[in-house]
Amino acid sequence: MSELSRQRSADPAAVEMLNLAEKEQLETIWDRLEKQQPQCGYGQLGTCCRLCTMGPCRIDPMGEEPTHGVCGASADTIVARNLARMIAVGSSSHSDHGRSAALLLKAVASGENTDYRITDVEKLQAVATRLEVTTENRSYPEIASDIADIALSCFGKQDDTPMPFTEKYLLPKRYQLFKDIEEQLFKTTGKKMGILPRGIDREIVDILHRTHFGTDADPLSLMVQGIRSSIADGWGGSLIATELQDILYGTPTVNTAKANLGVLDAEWVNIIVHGHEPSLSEKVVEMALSEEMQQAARKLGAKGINIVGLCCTGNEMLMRQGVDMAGNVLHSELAIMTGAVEAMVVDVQCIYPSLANLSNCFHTKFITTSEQATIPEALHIQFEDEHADEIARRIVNTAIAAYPERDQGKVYIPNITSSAIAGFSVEEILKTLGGSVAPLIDVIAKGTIKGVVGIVGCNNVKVKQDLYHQELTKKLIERDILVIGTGCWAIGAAKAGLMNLDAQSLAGEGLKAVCQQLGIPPVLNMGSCVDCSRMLVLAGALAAHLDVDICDLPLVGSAPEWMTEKAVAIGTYFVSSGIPTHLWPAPPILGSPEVTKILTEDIKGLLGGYFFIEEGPQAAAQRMEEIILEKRAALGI
Ligand code: CUV
Ligand code: SF4
Repeated sequence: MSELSRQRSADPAAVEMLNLAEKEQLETIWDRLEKQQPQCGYGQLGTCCRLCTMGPCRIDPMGEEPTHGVCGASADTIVARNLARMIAVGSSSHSDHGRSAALLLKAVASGENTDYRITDVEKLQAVATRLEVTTENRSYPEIASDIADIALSCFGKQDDTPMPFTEKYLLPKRYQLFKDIEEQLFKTTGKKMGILPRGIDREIVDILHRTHFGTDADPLSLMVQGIRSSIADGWGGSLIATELQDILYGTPTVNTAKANLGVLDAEWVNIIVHGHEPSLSEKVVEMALSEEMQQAARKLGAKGINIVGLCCTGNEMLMRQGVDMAGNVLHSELAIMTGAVEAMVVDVQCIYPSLANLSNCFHTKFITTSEQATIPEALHIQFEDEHADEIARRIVNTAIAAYPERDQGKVYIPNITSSAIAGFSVEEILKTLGGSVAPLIDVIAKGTIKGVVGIVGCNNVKVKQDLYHQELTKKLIERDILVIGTGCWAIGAAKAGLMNLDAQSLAGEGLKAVCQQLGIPPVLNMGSCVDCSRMLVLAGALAAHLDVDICDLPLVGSAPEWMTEKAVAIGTYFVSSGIPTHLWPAPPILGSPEVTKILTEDIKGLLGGYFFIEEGPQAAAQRMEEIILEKRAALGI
C-alpha cells in the first residue's frame, strides 16, 4: 500500500484505487492539487478582486501597501462582495434545480407531460395544506397545478412582499424576527436592508447588481443581502426542489442499500448516475431495471444491468429507490478507473471536467445530458423532460452497447461495501416516532439525547477524504448527540458503516437506547444537498412544538469537508435560520476582519446563528457539545 494513497483518503476502497492510479499513471484530482501548489494566499483570504479591468487587485493581509484596490475598495468590501457572489451562485444552483421541478410538475399537472406522473398524493395534499391551496372537490392535477404556480411565482414575482414558500413554511417566530431585524437595521444604520426574500431570481440578481463595479461597498449590507439570498434558497428554491420532487417521485421511506465501489459488479453492465437532478436519473433507473433492457444486456453476455449512484443524484436515488451508492464526489474518477463502468450519466453540478478525458482511457461512455452542463470530449445526449422515456432508453442502450468493448483485463473493483439505511425524510422520521416530534423532544428534554447536529457538504481534496466526516460523526454520537445530514457527508458516513444498526454500538448509552428502541441507526441520511431543506423543516417542527425559535434549540450545523459555493449558501441559510454552523476548511473571508466579525460574532445577536471554524474533528465535536449544553441550559433542560 502506498503511503501517499493512505494520506489521501480514509476510505480503503479509495486507497486501493489510488494505488492502481499510481501504478497505471492515471492522473487524479489529488495529483492536480499538488501541481497547483503553492496556491494563491490572496485568494484564500478572499482579498483578490477581478470585478473590473483596472484590476486584478489584491490587498496585503499584513496592513502593508497595497491597502486598497485601484478603485479604493478595502479588504472588507472585496471580501464581502466575493462572499455575496458565492452565496448567489450557490443559491442559484439549488434554486434553478427547484425551478426545473416546478416546471415539470406544472407540465404533468396540465397533461402536457405524460412521461412523469404525480406519485405521492399524500405529500401533494400536505404541501397544498401548507400553502393554503384548496383541496376539496378538486382533482390531483388541479391541486398540483396550483402548487406549481405558487412555486414558480417564488422565482419570478416582482412586488416587494415576501415570497409565498418562505412565508408559509418559515416558523412564524422566525418570520417575525426577520421583519424586526429589517426595522432594527434601518433604525440603527438609516439604510434599508431586507432579510425576507421577495423572489429567488430577484435576490440573486440583486447580489449580481450590487457587486458590480462601484455599487455596494458596505460589508454589512452586502452580507445582509447574502443572507436574504440564502433564505430564498433554503426556505425557497431548495425547499421547492425537495417538496415537488417528493410529489413527483415519492417521499423517501426507510430502505437499506450498499455503499462504496464494491457495488460495481464485474459481470454486469454498470451504469453510474451522477449529478443532482433526479428527473433524469429516475428515468434512467426505471429503464435500466426494465425487463426489456435487462434482456438486451444479457444478450451481450452480461448478467444484466447494475445501476448505481454517485453524489447527490445518487442520494436522490438511494433515498427514494434504494439504489446502491458507488461513492461521494472524490470517488467519481476512481469509479471510472475500475474499468468496469459502461456509462457514467451526469446532469448538473459537481461533475469534474476531468471525467471526460479519463473516460476516454477506458471503454466508459461519459454522457452529459443537460444544456447547462456540457463538457468537451464527453458524449452528449440531450435530455428533455417531455421525451424522458425515449431519451433514457437511448442512454441505457448506449451503455449496453459499450459492454462488449470492455477490457476485462483492466477491470479492478475493490471488494468493499457497507450496508446503509437511508430514506429519513421528515415524514419518515415522524412515522418512526409515532406521528409526532413529541417523543424526540422528550428524550432531548430528559438529556438521553443531548442535541442534534446536521452535517452537510462535500469532499474537498484538501482534506483527507471522509476522515473529518467520519471522525466528527463518531465523536458526536459517542456524546449522545444525534447526527443527521445530507450530501457527500451522508455517503461518507454510509461507506464507513455509520448508517446501519451495528453503528448503534458506537453511540453513547442514551442515544444507543433510543436508536435501539426505534430500530434506527444513530446517524440519519436525509438526502441530497437540496434536502438540507428537510433539516430546516424538521428544526421548524421541533421549535413550533416547544413554542420557541429555532435558535433556542440544541441544534448545530456543520460542513467539515465542504468545497462548493452551494455549501456557502447552505451554511448561510443554516445560520440565518438560527443554527450555529461549523465550517472547515475556512471560507475565503479571513482577509477581512469586518466580514469575519459580522459572520462569527455580530450575526449571533441578530439571528441567533453564527459561523465558527475548527480545524480538527475533536475540537469541533467539543465545541458543538458546548454549544448544545449552552442552549440546553438556556432552555432550562
Ligand atoms: Ni450536492 S455540493 S460535492 S455535497 S454533490 Fe457532493 Fe452534494 Fe456536490 Fe458537495
Ligand atoms: Fe480593483 Fe476595484 Fe476593479 Fe476590484 S473593482 S478589480 S478592487 S479596481
